[in-house]
Amino acid sequence: MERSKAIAATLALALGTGTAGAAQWNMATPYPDATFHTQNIQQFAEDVAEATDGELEITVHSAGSLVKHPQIKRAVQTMQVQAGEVFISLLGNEDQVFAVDSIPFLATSYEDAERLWEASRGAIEERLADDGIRLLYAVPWPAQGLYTSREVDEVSDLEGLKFRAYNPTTSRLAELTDMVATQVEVPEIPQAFSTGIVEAMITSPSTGANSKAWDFVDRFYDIQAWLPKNMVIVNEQAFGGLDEGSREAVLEAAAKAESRGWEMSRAEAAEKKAILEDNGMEVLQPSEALMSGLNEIGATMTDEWLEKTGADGEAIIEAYRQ
Ligand code: PCA
Repeated sequence: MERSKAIAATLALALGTGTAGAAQWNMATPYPDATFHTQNIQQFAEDVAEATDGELEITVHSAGSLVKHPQIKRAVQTMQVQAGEVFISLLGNEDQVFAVDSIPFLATSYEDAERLWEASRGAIEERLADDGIRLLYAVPWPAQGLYTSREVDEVSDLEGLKFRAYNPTTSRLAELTDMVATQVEVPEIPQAFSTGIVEAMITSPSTGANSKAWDFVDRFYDIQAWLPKNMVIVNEQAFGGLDEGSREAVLEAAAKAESRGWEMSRAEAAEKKAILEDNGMEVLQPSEALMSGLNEIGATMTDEWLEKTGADGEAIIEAYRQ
């Protein structure tokens, strides 16, 4: 099937008869429509449709409605869908390189996050290319903070908390702080809290505000722990099957979406913290003791990651620290 399509496309090109018709892509994303990442992707899809005069139509299936988050990368790889969005560090067990995106307290500002992205993008692109996937762009979430009703003045105060994890790194962080972790995807956060499966989480003001965190916790500690990214990916064969004009349109729209997304993220950080406060949550600066304890754990986790990744990891951290 793919082969004959490719042959037809090549023939059409050689004969100058143009393409066989408009391409339709399905794109699976994990987060709800009100998420700025999802809105940015919708804009990306519109930009592509406009730039290609409708030759490439991308239909976005958000909130894990078509494919659940843990299966999205594989679904793109096997062409169940042509494109998708994945939280990079969700793939940390599949390949440790992806975990660099969520090492606690390694990169804690937008400037650091940009440098870390520059230092790690090549390695991440290579891993995806091995699986026939092309990376189009990545956008960070605002800095991650701690949501809990418990007063937390130092790391030992975290002990025993039922903690919502979202990737292998946050599960490890829970282990090192004696919390009890359960992995929960964003659409299920309210239910996980209301049923008592979890009582604390570390995530952005965006996800906290969109999940109405004030319904289940009182405090937001602004620990600025890391700025993890979502990446938008496409099956390489699907991409290669487009005519040249459409390929260029996709790449241009992706570059625009990347810079627009980083801007949206910066704006979100303050906006969504204000919403937490407006709804009665306490937005708190962490104590020095809490921060120094967390920074120690961050250093441990950087070391652990370097041990697992060896020369590959060292090259990334070295480039980042330069
Ligand atoms: N929101 C997503 C990933 C990071 C973030 O800020 C989540 O909580 O799963």
